[in-house]
Amino acid sequence: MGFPKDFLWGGATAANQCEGAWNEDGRGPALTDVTTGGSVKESRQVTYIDKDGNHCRMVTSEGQVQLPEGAHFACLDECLYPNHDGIDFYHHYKEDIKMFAEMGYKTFRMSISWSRLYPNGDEEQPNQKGIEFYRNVFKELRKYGIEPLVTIWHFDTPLYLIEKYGGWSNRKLIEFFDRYARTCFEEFKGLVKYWLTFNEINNTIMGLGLFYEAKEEDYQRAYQHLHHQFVASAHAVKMGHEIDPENMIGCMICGITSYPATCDPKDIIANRHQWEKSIFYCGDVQCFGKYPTYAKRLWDEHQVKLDITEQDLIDLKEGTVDMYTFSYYMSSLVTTHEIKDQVGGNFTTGAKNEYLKYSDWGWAFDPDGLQYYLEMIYDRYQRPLMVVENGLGAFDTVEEDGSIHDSYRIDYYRDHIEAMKKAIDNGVDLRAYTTWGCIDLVSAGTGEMRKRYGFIYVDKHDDGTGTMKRSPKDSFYWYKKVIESNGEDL
Ligand code: P53
Repeated sequence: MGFPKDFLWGGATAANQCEGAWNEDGRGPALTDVTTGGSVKESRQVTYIDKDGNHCRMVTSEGQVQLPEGAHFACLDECLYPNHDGIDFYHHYKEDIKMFAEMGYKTFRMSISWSRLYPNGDEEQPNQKGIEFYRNVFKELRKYGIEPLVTIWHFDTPLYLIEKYGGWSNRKLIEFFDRYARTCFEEFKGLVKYWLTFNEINNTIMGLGLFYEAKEEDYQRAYQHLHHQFVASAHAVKMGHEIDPENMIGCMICGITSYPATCDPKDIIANRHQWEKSIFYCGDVQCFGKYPTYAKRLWDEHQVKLDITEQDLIDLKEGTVDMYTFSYYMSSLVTTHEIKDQVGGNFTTGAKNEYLKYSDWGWAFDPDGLQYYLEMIYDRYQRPLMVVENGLGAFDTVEEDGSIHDSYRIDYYRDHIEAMKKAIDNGVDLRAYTTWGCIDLVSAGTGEMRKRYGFIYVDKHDDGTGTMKRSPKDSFYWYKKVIESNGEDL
């Protein structure tokens, strides 16, 4: 059987990681603009100035940013902020889209920077220059017959909303997001029909107690933050359908397939609970429009008491998504036993799986896990799926003649495409595949450039140097062939 004939092949990016132009044409700062670079060993840090004028840094994540009394976010002279310039997609988009078209892309996933449309986030009227930029990008894509797939929120809440309102744990954020989402649907009507509300919405709870030590109040804040995002997402779905019935709007989940590390029934249950907390919790609310039964257990474990209004419950019901989309990079192991061989990577933890190989950043290479995830999720939700991120972050070497032989990346993709094909043959309704960082960009987790994902190399480096010149890697020509043959010639 193989891939359906109208399958949407393409690539994926996010505004904060590629656009650059962080303070041009009226754009306001986002959290990523006060976040330093890091590495697999050293976490990225958010910088601020405390009430006594001291330069300070904190390790944090979107869900947990809390400034001390009297402090304010700031860029410090002694730090580098890789997202400020990204790969300067803002000024290179025509050239980049031309290269995507050359590969034969049917779709291109990108996100809109909230603070480009609403610099502080709480304005009444949007920034026209921001609207104009995205309109130009969408038109450029359409010129080549490339369908935009647009994420409304990809980790970039305007910084002002975090500083002034405390971010998503404040209910006010729903209102600001509603206004922003309405602007997107109205202004880009007719240009965009595929939308995703919140990128990897589950990250907020997935990492708690796993990648970060978490206190009870962190759980309270994270679950409330998520609840507000669920309601905002539901509003966006409903509004998006009213504005244009053609719109297909999806959730976006960070998909990690977890397995029990042993056949001890205690591990089997622990693994099931891991799926509930990390994966199903968000998908269930966004697809079924209500909290699942096990939610009570998750909340009770940490004495979480949520502020949920009657109207919220109605809104969740009325704003269920049309499709389920997810990222897939790796699998993980869950165990109640002592771990001897620990995975040490960025955002990876737990026991090492002896059957799998790991990337230089500690991410497990597991195409079977993608097939497993696709079949499991399709069975649960029975609605169209899209794999909107998948890829290998790796060191690339530029040869003297400028070529880049990334056979490791081709191998990674080949196996994952085979896995998708198996799931499709088993009945899964998969509509799209957009590989992550189809053009090299700033890593979200580490802020590095050298963790490269692209089919297109970008001459930019971790110390901020580079010409920003684009060049195709071997995988560029390979992927072109894959698309041409609709996934047959691998
Ligand atoms: P980077 C952690 C685990 C899985 C996916 O990640 C993740 C993260 C956060 O780093 O994020 C997604 O750049 C995310 C993208 C991100 C991509 O995966 O850390 O949606 O923004 O760039 C890859 O290698």
